[in-house]
Amino acid sequence: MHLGFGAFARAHIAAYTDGAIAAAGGDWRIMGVSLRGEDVANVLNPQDGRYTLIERGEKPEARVIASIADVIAGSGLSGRVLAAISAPGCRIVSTTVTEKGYGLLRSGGCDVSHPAVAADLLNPSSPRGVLGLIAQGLALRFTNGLAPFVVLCCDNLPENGPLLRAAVVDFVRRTHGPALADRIAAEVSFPATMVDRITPASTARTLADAAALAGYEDRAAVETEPFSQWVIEDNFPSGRPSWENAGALFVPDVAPYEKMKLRMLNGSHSMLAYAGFLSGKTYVCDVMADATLNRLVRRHMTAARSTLPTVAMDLEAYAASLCTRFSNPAIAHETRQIAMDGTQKLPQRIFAPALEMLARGGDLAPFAFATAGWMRYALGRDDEGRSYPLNDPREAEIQAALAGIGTESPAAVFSTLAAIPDFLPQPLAKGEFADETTRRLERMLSLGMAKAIAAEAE
Ligand code: CS2
Repeated sequence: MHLGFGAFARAHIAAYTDGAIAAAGGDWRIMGVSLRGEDVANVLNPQDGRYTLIERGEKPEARVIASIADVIAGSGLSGRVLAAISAPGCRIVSTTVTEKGYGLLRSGGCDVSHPAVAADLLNPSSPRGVLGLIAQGLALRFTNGLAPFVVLCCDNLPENGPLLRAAVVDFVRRTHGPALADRIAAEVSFPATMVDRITPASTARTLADAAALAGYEDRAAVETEPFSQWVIEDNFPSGRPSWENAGALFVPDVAPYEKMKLRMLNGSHSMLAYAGFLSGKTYVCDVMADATLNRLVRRHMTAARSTLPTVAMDLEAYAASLCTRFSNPAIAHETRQIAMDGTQKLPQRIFAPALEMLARGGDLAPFAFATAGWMRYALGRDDEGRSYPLNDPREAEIQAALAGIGTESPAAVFSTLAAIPDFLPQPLAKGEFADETTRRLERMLSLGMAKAIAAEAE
Protein backbone atom coordinates (compact mmCIF):
# COMPACT_ATOMS: atom_id res chain seq x y z
CA MET A 1 0.00 0.00 0.00
CA HIS A 2 1.40 3.37 -0.92
CA LEU A 3 -0.12 6.52 0.58
CA GLY A 4 0.28 9.69 -1.51
CA PHE A 5 0.37 8.60 -5.12
CA GLY A 6 1.72 11.70 -6.85
CA ALA A 7 4.29 12.00 -9.62
CA PHE A 8 7.23 11.30 -7.31
CA ALA A 9 5.88 7.91 -6.15
CA ARG A 10 5.20 6.95 -9.75
CA ALA A 11 8.74 7.92 -10.77
CA HIS A 12 10.39 6.29 -7.74
CA ILE A 13 8.94 3.47 -5.61
CA ALA A 14 6.68 2.21 -8.41
CA ALA A 15 9.60 2.16 -10.85
CA TYR A 16 11.87 0.32 -8.36
CA THR A 17 9.11 -2.20 -7.68
CA ASP A 18 8.54 -2.70 -11.39
CA GLY A 19 12.29 -3.22 -11.87
CA ALA A 20 12.48 -5.64 -8.94
CA ILE A 21 9.65 -7.78 -10.28
CA ALA A 22 11.13 -7.74 -13.77
CA ALA A 23 14.52 -8.83 -12.46
CA ALA A 24 13.57 -11.35 -9.82
CA GLY A 25 9.90 -12.20 -10.23
CA GLY A 26 7.55 -12.34 -7.27
CA ASP A 27 3.94 -11.30 -7.05
CA TRP A 28 4.35 -7.94 -5.38
CA ARG A 29 1.97 -5.19 -6.46
CA ILE A 30 1.30 -1.70 -5.14
CA MET A 31 -2.09 -0.40 -4.15
CA GLY A 32 -1.87 3.36 -4.48
CA VAL A 33 -3.88 5.77 -2.36
CA SER A 34 -4.53 9.37 -3.34
CA LEU A 35 -5.32 11.28 -0.19
CA ARG A 36 -6.00 14.59 -1.95
CA GLY A 37 -8.41 14.23 -4.83
CA GLU A 38 -9.34 11.67 -7.42
CA ASP A 39 -7.43 12.82 -10.51
CA VAL A 40 -4.69 10.20 -10.36
CA ALA A 41 -7.16 7.36 -9.76
CA ASN A 42 -9.35 8.61 -12.59
CA VAL A 43 -6.53 8.45 -15.10
CA LEU A 44 -4.66 5.38 -13.82
CA ASN A 45 -7.45 2.92 -13.09
CA PRO A 46 -8.91 2.93 -16.64
CA GLN A 47 -5.34 2.19 -17.83
CA ASP A 48 -5.10 -0.84 -15.53
CA GLY A 49 -2.60 1.03 -13.38
CA ARG A 50 -0.08 1.21 -16.25
CA TYR A 51 1.62 4.39 -17.32
CA THR A 52 4.61 5.67 -19.23
CA LEU A 53 7.60 6.94 -17.30
CA ILE A 54 9.66 9.30 -19.42
CA GLU A 55 13.29 9.67 -18.43
CA ARG A 56 14.65 12.90 -19.80
CA GLY A 57 18.34 12.51 -20.49
CA GLU A 58 20.10 13.57 -23.64
CA LYS A 59 17.41 11.66 -25.47
CA PRO A 60 14.10 11.00 -23.74
CA GLU A 61 13.37 7.36 -23.04
CA ALA A 62 10.03 5.87 -22.18
CA ARG A 63 9.27 2.79 -20.15
CA VAL A 64 5.95 1.33 -19.05
CA ILE A 65 5.49 0.78 -15.33
CA ALA A 66 3.24 -2.12 -14.45
CA SER A 67 3.62 -2.53 -10.69
CA ILE A 68 0.34 -0.82 -9.75
CA ALA A 69 -2.67 -2.97 -8.92
CA ASP A 70 -5.20 -0.26 -8.21
CA VAL A 71 -5.51 3.34 -6.99
CA ILE A 72 -7.94 4.19 -4.21
CA ALA A 73 -9.30 7.72 -3.88
CA GLY A 74 -12.41 9.68 -3.05
CA SER A 75 -15.46 8.55 -1.13
CA GLY A 76 -15.15 5.24 0.66
CA LEU A 77 -11.37 5.70 0.87
CA SER A 78 -11.16 4.99 4.57
CA GLY A 79 -13.00 1.65 4.49
CA ARG A 80 -11.21 0.45 1.37
CA VAL A 81 -7.76 1.34 2.63
CA LEU A 82 -8.41 -0.23 6.04
CA ALA A 83 -9.74 -3.43 4.46
CA ALA A 84 -6.64 -3.67 2.28
CA ILE A 85 -4.03 -2.88 4.92
CA SER A 86 -5.55 -5.20 7.49
CA ALA A 87 -5.54 -8.10 5.01
CA PRO A 88 -2.80 -10.75 5.41
CA GLY A 89 -1.29 -9.95 2.00
CA CYS A 90 -0.35 -6.39 2.88
CA ARG A 91 3.29 -6.31 3.98
CA ILE A 92 4.38 -2.72 3.61
CA VAL A 93 2.69 0.67 3.93
CA SER A 94 4.89 3.27 2.28
CA THR A 95 4.34 7.01 2.10
CA THR A 96 5.16 10.06 -0.03
CA VAL A 97 2.80 12.74 1.19
CA THR A 98 5.32 15.64 1.39
CA GLU A 99 6.66 17.11 4.62
CA LYS A 100 3.38 18.79 5.54
CA GLY A 101 1.19 15.77 4.81
CA TYR A 102 1.79 13.83 8.02
CA GLY A 103 0.93 16.16 10.86
CA LEU A 104 4.02 15.25 12.82
CA LEU A 105 6.10 17.29 15.21
CA ARG A 106 9.82 17.52 14.68
CA SER A 107 10.24 17.28 18.42
CA GLY A 108 8.51 13.86 18.27
CA GLY A 109 4.78 13.17 18.32
CA CYS A 110 1.71 14.15 16.38
CA ASP A 111 0.53 17.68 15.70
CA VAL A 112 -3.01 17.82 17.06
CA SER A 113 -3.65 21.08 15.23
CA HIS A 114 -3.04 19.48 11.80
CA PRO A 115 -6.45 19.19 10.07
CA ALA A 116 -6.20 15.48 9.18
CA VAL A 117 -4.80 14.55 12.59
CA ALA A 118 -7.49 16.56 14.40
CA ALA A 119 -10.26 14.93 12.32
CA ASP A 120 -8.89 11.42 12.82
CA LEU A 121 -8.44 11.92 16.58
CA LEU A 122 -12.18 12.58 16.75
CA ASN A 123 -13.03 9.66 14.52
CA PRO A 124 -10.24 7.09 14.74
CA SER A 125 -12.23 4.19 13.29
CA SER A 126 -12.80 5.93 9.92
CA PRO A 127 -9.54 7.78 9.40
CA ARG A 128 -8.61 9.68 6.25
CA GLY A 129 -5.15 10.96 7.18
CA VAL A 130 -1.78 9.21 7.17
CA LEU A 131 -1.36 8.77 10.94
CA GLY A 132 -4.98 7.70 11.41
CA LEU A 133 -4.88 5.12 8.61
CA ILE A 134 -1.61 3.60 9.80
CA ALA A 135 -2.82 3.55 13.43
CA GLN A 136 -6.15 1.91 12.70
CA GLY A 137 -4.59 -0.50 10.19
CA LEU A 138 -2.10 -1.71 12.80
CA ALA A 139 -4.83 -1.91 15.47
CA LEU A 140 -6.96 -4.13 13.22
CA ARG A 141 -4.02 -6.40 12.41
CA PHE A 142 -3.09 -6.88 16.05
CA THR A 143 -6.74 -7.57 16.95
CA ASN A 144 -6.85 -10.21 14.21
CA GLY A 145 -3.61 -11.81 15.28
CA LEU A 146 -1.71 -10.78 12.14
CA ALA A 147 1.88 -9.63 11.97
CA PRO A 148 2.16 -5.85 11.49
CA PHE A 149 3.08 -4.26 8.19
CA VAL A 150 6.31 -2.32 7.84
CA VAL A 151 5.87 1.46 7.62
CA LEU A 152 8.20 2.92 5.01
CA CYS A 153 8.43 6.70 5.01
CA CYS A 154 9.79 8.05 1.71
CA ASP A 155 9.68 11.81 2.28
CA ASN A 156 12.57 14.23 2.62
CA LEU A 157 12.45 14.43 6.40
CA PRO A 158 15.40 13.92 8.74
CA GLU A 159 15.41 10.41 10.26
CA ASN A 160 12.10 9.94 8.49
CA GLY A 161 11.33 6.43 9.79
CA PRO A 162 11.86 7.18 13.50
CA LEU A 163 10.07 10.54 13.12
CA LEU A 164 7.00 8.84 11.67
CA ARG A 165 7.16 6.14 14.33
CA ALA A 166 7.08 8.77 17.10
CA ALA A 167 4.05 10.43 15.50
CA VAL A 168 2.13 7.17 15.02
CA VAL A 169 2.89 6.01 18.58
CA ASP A 170 1.77 9.34 20.03
CA PHE A 171 -1.41 9.26 17.92
CA VAL A 172 -2.22 5.69 19.00
CA ARG A 173 -1.63 6.54 22.66
CA ARG A 174 -4.36 9.17 22.33
CA THR A 175 -6.82 7.01 20.38
CA HIS A 176 -6.22 3.38 21.33
CA GLY A 177 -4.34 3.73 24.62
CA PRO A 178 -0.88 2.93 25.98
CA ALA A 179 -0.90 -0.85 25.49
CA LEU A 180 -1.24 -0.67 21.71
CA ALA A 181 1.07 2.35 21.53
CA ASP A 182 3.81 0.45 23.41
CA ARG A 183 3.31 -2.60 21.23
CA ILE A 184 3.71 -0.55 18.05
CA ALA A 185 6.81 1.12 19.44
CA ALA A 186 8.31 -2.27 20.24
CA GLU A 187 7.16 -4.44 17.32
CA VAL A 188 6.63 -2.36 14.19
CA SER A 189 9.52 -1.60 11.88
CA PHE A 190 9.80 1.94 10.50
CA PRO A 191 12.95 1.82 8.34
CA ALA A 192 14.59 5.13 7.52
CA THR A 193 15.12 5.92 3.85
CA MET A 194 16.78 8.45 1.59
CA VAL A 195 14.89 9.00 -1.65
CA ASP A 196 16.10 10.97 -4.64
CA ARG A 197 14.76 11.62 -8.11
CA ILE A 198 13.98 15.06 -9.51
CA THR A 199 10.41 14.81 -10.74
CA PRO A 200 8.65 17.94 -11.97
CA ALA A 201 4.88 18.05 -12.15
CA SER A 202 3.50 16.50 -15.37
CA THR A 203 2.37 18.92 -18.06
CA ALA A 204 0.59 18.70 -21.41
CA ARG A 205 4.03 18.21 -22.94
CA THR A 206 4.61 15.12 -20.79
CA LEU A 207 1.46 13.52 -22.17
CA ALA A 208 2.26 14.54 -25.75
CA ASP A 209 5.79 13.12 -25.49
CA ALA A 210 4.46 9.89 -23.97
CA ALA A 211 2.11 9.49 -26.92
CA ALA A 212 4.93 10.13 -29.38
CA LEU A 213 7.43 7.83 -27.64
CA ALA A 214 5.17 4.98 -26.63
CA GLY A 215 2.71 5.14 -29.49
CA TYR A 216 -0.52 5.41 -27.55
CA GLU A 217 -2.40 7.95 -25.52
CA ASP A 218 -1.46 7.98 -21.84
CA ARG A 219 -3.25 10.30 -19.47
CA ALA A 220 -1.15 9.25 -16.49
CA ALA A 221 2.36 9.70 -17.90
CA VAL A 222 5.08 11.04 -15.62
CA GLU A 223 8.43 12.58 -16.50
CA THR A 224 11.59 12.43 -14.48
CA GLU A 225 15.39 12.58 -14.75
CA PRO A 226 17.53 9.53 -15.58
CA PHE A 227 19.19 9.63 -12.12
CA SER A 228 17.55 7.81 -9.25
CA GLN A 229 18.69 6.87 -5.77
CA TRP A 230 17.13 5.00 -2.87
CA VAL A 231 18.98 4.12 0.32
CA ILE A 232 17.02 2.02 2.79
CA GLU A 233 17.58 0.58 6.23
CA ASP A 234 17.01 -3.16 5.78
CA ASN A 235 14.39 -4.03 8.37
CA PHE A 236 11.51 -5.85 6.67
CA PRO A 237 10.57 -8.78 8.91
CA SER A 238 7.79 -10.00 6.60
CA GLY A 239 9.58 -9.65 3.30
CA ARG A 240 9.93 -7.02 0.60
CA PRO A 241 10.40 -6.72 -3.15
CA SER A 242 14.03 -7.26 -4.14
CA TRP A 243 14.47 -3.53 -4.70
CA GLU A 244 18.25 -4.00 -4.76
CA ASN A 245 17.74 -5.62 -8.17
CA ALA A 246 16.46 -2.27 -9.38
CA GLY A 247 19.36 -0.34 -7.86
CA ALA A 248 18.27 0.38 -4.27
CA LEU A 249 21.04 0.36 -1.68
CA PHE A 250 20.38 -1.37 1.65
CA VAL A 251 22.54 -0.11 4.51
CA PRO A 252 22.54 -0.41 8.32
CA ASP A 253 22.48 3.37 8.83
CA VAL A 254 20.75 5.75 6.43
CA ALA A 255 21.42 8.94 8.42
CA PRO A 256 24.68 9.96 6.68
CA TYR A 257 23.11 9.56 3.22
CA GLU A 258 20.00 11.38 4.21
CA LYS A 259 21.97 14.31 5.66
CA MET A 260 24.07 14.46 2.53
CA LYS A 261 21.02 14.62 0.31
CA LEU A 262 18.93 16.96 2.46
CA ARG A 263 21.75 19.45 2.91
CA MET A 264 23.56 19.32 -0.43
CA LEU A 265 20.72 18.66 -2.86
CA ASN A 266 17.60 19.93 -1.13
CA GLY A 267 19.38 22.75 0.71
CA SER A 268 20.83 24.21 -2.47
CA HIS A 269 17.51 23.56 -4.23
CA SER A 270 15.70 25.72 -1.68
CA MET A 271 18.35 28.43 -1.83
CA LEU A 272 18.25 28.57 -5.62
CA ALA A 273 14.45 28.40 -5.69
CA TYR A 274 14.08 31.66 -3.71
CA ALA A 275 16.96 33.50 -5.33
CA GLY A 276 15.96 32.20 -8.76
CA PHE A 277 12.22 32.79 -8.51
CA LEU A 278 12.72 36.32 -7.19
CA SER A 279 15.18 37.17 -9.97
CA GLY A 280 12.90 35.99 -12.73
CA LYS A 281 14.19 32.47 -13.33
CA THR A 282 11.36 30.08 -14.09
CA TYR A 283 13.30 26.80 -14.14
CA VAL A 284 16.19 25.34 -12.17
CA CYS A 285 18.20 24.93 -15.40
CA ASP A 286 17.82 28.71 -16.02
CA VAL A 287 19.33 29.36 -12.60
CA MET A 288 22.24 27.05 -13.37
CA ALA A 289 22.82 28.77 -16.73
CA ASP A 290 23.35 32.08 -14.91
CA ALA A 291 27.04 32.29 -13.99
CA THR A 292 26.49 34.27 -10.78
CA LEU A 293 23.73 32.07 -9.42
CA ASN A 294 25.65 28.99 -10.48
CA ARG A 295 28.56 30.16 -8.33
CA LEU A 296 26.23 30.63 -5.36
CA VAL A 297 24.79 27.14 -5.81
CA ARG A 298 28.29 25.67 -5.77
CA ARG A 299 29.19 27.76 -2.73
CA HIS A 300 26.13 26.44 -0.93
CA MET A 301 26.98 22.83 -1.75
CA THR A 302 30.52 23.27 -0.48
CA ALA A 303 29.32 24.78 2.80
CA ALA A 304 26.68 22.06 3.25
CA ARG A 305 29.28 19.43 2.53
CA SER A 306 31.55 20.72 5.26
CA THR A 307 28.85 19.97 7.85
CA LEU A 308 28.52 16.30 6.89
CA PRO A 309 29.74 13.17 8.61
CA THR A 310 31.90 10.81 6.57
CA VAL A 311 29.90 8.78 4.16
CA ALA A 312 30.91 5.97 1.84
CA MET A 313 30.58 8.32 -1.10
CA ASP A 314 32.80 10.82 -2.83
CA LEU A 315 31.16 14.11 -1.87
CA GLU A 316 33.03 16.15 -4.41
CA ALA A 317 31.79 13.88 -7.18
CA TYR A 318 28.32 14.05 -5.62
CA ALA A 319 28.35 17.87 -5.78
CA ALA A 320 29.50 17.76 -9.40
CA SER A 321 26.72 15.32 -10.30
CA LEU A 322 24.16 17.55 -8.58
CA CYS A 323 25.26 20.50 -10.71
CA THR A 324 24.91 18.38 -13.85
CA ARG A 325 21.47 17.19 -12.79
CA PHE A 326 20.27 20.71 -11.90
CA SER A 327 21.53 21.93 -15.29
CA ASN A 328 19.66 19.28 -17.31
CA PRO A 329 17.87 21.44 -19.92
CA ALA A 330 15.31 18.71 -20.62
CA ILE A 331 13.91 18.89 -17.08
CA ALA A 332 11.43 21.74 -16.65
CA HIS A 333 11.59 21.96 -12.86
CA GLU A 334 9.98 25.20 -11.76
CA THR A 335 11.64 27.27 -9.06
CA ARG A 336 8.22 28.11 -7.64
CA GLN A 337 7.46 24.40 -7.18
CA ILE A 338 10.52 24.02 -4.96
CA ALA A 339 9.81 27.34 -3.21
CA MET A 340 6.53 26.07 -1.79
CA ASP A 341 6.23 24.81 1.80
CA GLY A 342 9.36 26.62 2.96
CA THR A 343 8.39 26.38 6.62
CA GLN A 344 8.38 22.61 6.28
CA LYS A 345 11.64 22.39 4.36
CA LEU A 346 14.07 24.96 5.74
CA PRO A 347 14.60 23.42 9.19
CA GLN A 348 16.30 20.25 7.91
CA ARG A 349 17.77 21.74 4.75
CA ILE A 350 19.18 25.05 5.98
CA PHE A 351 18.84 25.52 9.74
CA ALA A 352 20.27 22.15 10.83
CA PRO A 353 23.57 22.63 8.94
CA ALA A 354 23.62 26.34 9.91
CA LEU A 355 23.44 25.38 13.59
CA GLU A 356 26.38 23.04 13.19
CA MET A 357 28.32 25.69 11.32
CA LEU A 358 27.60 28.20 14.06
CA ALA A 359 28.80 25.79 16.74
CA ARG A 360 32.12 25.37 14.90
CA GLY A 361 32.55 29.05 14.17
CA GLY A 362 32.39 28.38 10.40
CA ASP A 363 31.11 30.53 7.55
CA LEU A 364 27.40 31.24 7.93
CA ALA A 365 27.02 33.30 4.74
CA PRO A 366 25.51 30.62 2.47
CA PHE A 367 22.88 29.65 5.04
CA ALA A 368 22.13 33.27 5.90
CA PHE A 369 21.66 34.02 2.20
CA ALA A 370 19.24 31.10 1.79
CA THR A 371 17.28 32.16 4.88
CA ALA A 372 17.14 35.79 3.75
CA GLY A 373 15.89 34.54 0.36
CA TRP A 374 13.03 32.72 2.01
CA MET A 375 12.20 35.76 4.17
CA ARG A 376 12.21 38.00 1.12
CA TYR A 377 9.94 35.49 -0.62
CA ALA A 378 7.62 35.31 2.40
CA LEU A 379 6.74 38.97 1.80
CA GLY A 380 4.63 37.75 -1.12
CA ARG A 381 5.56 40.43 -3.67
CA ASP A 382 8.54 40.58 -6.05
CA ASP A 383 10.69 43.57 -7.02
CA GLU A 384 8.22 44.49 -9.76
CA GLY A 385 5.42 44.57 -7.21
CA ARG A 386 3.76 41.41 -8.53
CA SER A 387 2.18 39.28 -5.83
CA TYR A 388 2.31 35.47 -5.74
CA PRO A 389 0.92 32.81 -3.42
CA LEU A 390 3.37 31.43 -0.84
CA ASN A 391 1.88 27.96 -1.05
CA ASP A 392 2.83 27.13 2.48
CA PRO A 393 0.63 25.51 5.14
CA ARG A 394 1.60 28.38 7.46
CA GLU A 395 0.84 31.07 4.88
CA ALA A 396 -2.00 32.65 6.86
CA GLU A 397 0.10 32.76 10.02
CA ILE A 398 3.01 34.33 8.14
CA GLN A 399 0.78 36.96 6.55
CA ALA A 400 -0.85 37.83 9.85
CA ALA A 401 2.52 38.15 11.56
CA LEU A 402 3.88 40.41 8.80
CA ALA A 403 0.82 42.65 8.57
CA GLY A 404 1.83 46.26 9.09
CA ILE A 405 5.55 45.57 8.82
CA GLY A 406 7.08 47.55 5.99
CA THR A 407 9.83 46.45 3.66
CA GLU A 408 11.84 49.41 4.93
CA SER A 409 12.46 47.56 8.17
CA PRO A 410 14.35 44.32 7.39
CA ALA A 411 15.23 43.88 11.06
CA ALA A 412 11.53 43.79 11.93
CA VAL A 413 10.83 41.34 9.11
CA PHE A 414 13.61 39.12 10.40
CA SER A 415 12.54 39.19 14.03
CA THR A 416 8.89 38.62 13.11
CA LEU A 417 9.63 35.59 10.94
CA ALA A 418 12.25 34.32 13.39
CA ALA A 419 9.58 34.35 16.12
CA ILE A 420 7.20 31.99 14.30
CA PRO A 421 6.88 29.04 16.71
CA ASP A 422 8.77 25.79 15.94
CA PHE A 423 10.64 27.18 12.98
CA LEU A 424 13.99 28.95 13.37
CA PRO A 425 16.07 27.42 16.19
CA GLN A 426 16.81 29.85 19.04
CA PRO A 427 20.58 30.13 18.50
CA LEU A 428 19.92 31.31 14.93
CA ALA A 429 17.30 33.86 15.92
CA LYS A 430 19.88 36.15 17.51
CA GLY A 431 23.56 37.01 17.34
CA GLU A 432 25.74 36.34 14.34
CA PHE A 433 23.27 34.40 12.21
CA ALA A 434 20.55 37.01 12.77
CA ASP A 435 22.96 39.80 11.79
CA GLU A 436 24.21 38.01 8.69
CA THR A 437 20.67 37.23 7.55
CA THR A 438 19.28 40.69 8.26
CA ARG A 439 22.14 42.31 6.36
CA ARG A 440 21.33 40.21 3.32
CA LEU A 441 17.61 40.82 3.59
CA GLU A 442 18.32 44.53 3.79
CA ARG A 443 20.32 44.29 0.57
CA MET A 444 17.60 42.32 -1.20
CA LEU A 445 15.00 44.89 -0.21
CA SER A 446 16.98 48.03 -0.94
CA LEU A 447 18.89 46.98 -4.09
CA GLY A 448 16.50 44.42 -5.53
CA MET A 449 17.15 40.70 -5.87
CA ALA A 450 19.36 40.79 -8.98
CA LYS A 451 21.83 43.25 -7.42
CA ALA A 452 21.73 41.46 -4.08
CA ILE A 453 22.68 38.23 -5.86
CA ALA A 454 25.55 39.97 -7.64
CA ALA A 455 26.77 41.46 -4.34
CA GLU A 456 26.54 38.05 -2.65
CA ALA A 457 28.72 36.41 -5.27
CA GLU A 458 31.45 39.04 -5.14
C1 CS2 B 1 12.81 19.67 -4.12
C2 CS2 B 1 12.68 18.14 -4.06
O1 CS2 B 1 10.61 20.43 -4.30
C3 CS2 B 1 11.60 20.37 -3.57
O2 CS2 B 1 11.61 20.89 -2.46
O3 CS2 B 1 13.96 20.05 -3.43
O4 CS2 B 1 11.42 17.71 -4.41
C4 CS2 B 1 13.74 17.45 -4.91
O5 CS2 B 1 13.51 17.67 -6.28
C5 CS2 B 1 13.78 15.98 -4.64
O6 CS2 B 1 13.97 15.74 -3.29
C6 CS2 B 1 14.85 15.30 -5.47
O7 CS2 B 1 15.00 14.00 -5.05
